[in-house]
Amino acid sequence: MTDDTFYGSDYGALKAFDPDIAGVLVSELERIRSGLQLIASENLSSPEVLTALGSTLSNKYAEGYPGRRYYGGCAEVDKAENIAIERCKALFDADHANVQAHSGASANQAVYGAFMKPGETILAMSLPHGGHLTHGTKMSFSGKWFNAVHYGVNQETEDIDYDQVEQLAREHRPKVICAGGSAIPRLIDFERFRAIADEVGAIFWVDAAHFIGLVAGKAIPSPVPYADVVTFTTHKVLRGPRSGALVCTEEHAKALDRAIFPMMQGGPQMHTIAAKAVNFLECATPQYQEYTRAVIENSQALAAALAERGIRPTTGGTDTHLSLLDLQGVEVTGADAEARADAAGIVLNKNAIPFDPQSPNIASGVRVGTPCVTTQGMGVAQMEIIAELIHTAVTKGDADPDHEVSRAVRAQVSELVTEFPAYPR
Ligand code: DSN
Repeated sequence: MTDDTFYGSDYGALKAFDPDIAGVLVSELERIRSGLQLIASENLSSPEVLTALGSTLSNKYAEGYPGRRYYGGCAEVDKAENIAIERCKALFDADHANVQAHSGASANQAVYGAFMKPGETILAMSLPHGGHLTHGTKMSFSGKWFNAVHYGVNQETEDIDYDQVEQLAREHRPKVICAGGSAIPRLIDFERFRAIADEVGAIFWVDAAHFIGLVAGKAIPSPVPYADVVTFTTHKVLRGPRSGALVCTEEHAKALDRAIFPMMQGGPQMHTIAAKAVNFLECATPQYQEYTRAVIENSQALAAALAERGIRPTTGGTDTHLSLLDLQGVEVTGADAEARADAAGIVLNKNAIPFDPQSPNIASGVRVGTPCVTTQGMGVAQMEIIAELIHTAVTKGDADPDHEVSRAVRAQVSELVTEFPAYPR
């Protein structure tokens, strides 16, 4: 038995004890390796991050914060959390960081917990226009317990309608104004949001889950100088473990810390916090900055190549890692496109487009992102090939993996991922 049995994962032992789950680990890795992963919110985190995740830090209860825990034996995990906090603050040039959120949704809950009482008003982007469940949708705690008012995009530009944000803020005087979401291809004007929030005396919250990695890599402007609080996930472009975090101004540090623990969460996941620390170190390197620039370059190339083939990116393109594609021009629904692409080894997701005539389960669009394929080393030349493969699969393919188009596209996907492997052997 080697040391990595204790601080990493021992696949051999797992396979001997539980072949069912060991088999899933193998086949999931094979799934990742054999297809094109274009889900905009996914990435391939490093073996170093995965090692921290699979460590004995998972065993430790550490409710509280470093130096102020409700359990003994926390000296080592305190070190991990302090390192993660300091790295996170440095990476985003922030006054304060809380790295305990279990997910983006938990970090968002803390914003409600810190600043709002049930029934108070939040102004945020509507889900069908690119927002997020936790931004006041009726199915979520945020829409059930708070009064959510939603802005959307301008019908012509398909970008955020800032005049509408301003008008709704003046009308409803929200406690919190939120910018950010899960299907916004363009940069957000944080300065304009800040000015609107200041005018009505609202807290300005940026949910940067999708684009925080691009901020970390200095590929796009940061919301940190403008926002009271910035929440994010750590597993998207950022490429860390599946989790969340937030940064905020000193003024709100105490309220947000208390909202994470003890208000919303119990014991922090110390293995994940250690993995976040590893990830923040990775993000501070020139290689990561280069990666984030390549993610955007690839995303723009992919959107342009799809546009040439009649698959229209909303807003006419993208400034980020994702584009939202309107399939009405090729007369295919988002649901059909997702199923056809999947059968051809291309993983993407159906997505509502603004003013979508279809229900969200069918949708008129798909969302594609380049974090994974860029991690695999693909560049602009490969985006042209991927656009052709998507177009073929979506317009001529079938949900049946045995269909001749599915087979033909899968063969080309296979060539591409052999040249640019995920997790090279
Ligand atoms: N589910 C995430 C996404 O795919 O964008 C957002 O939470």
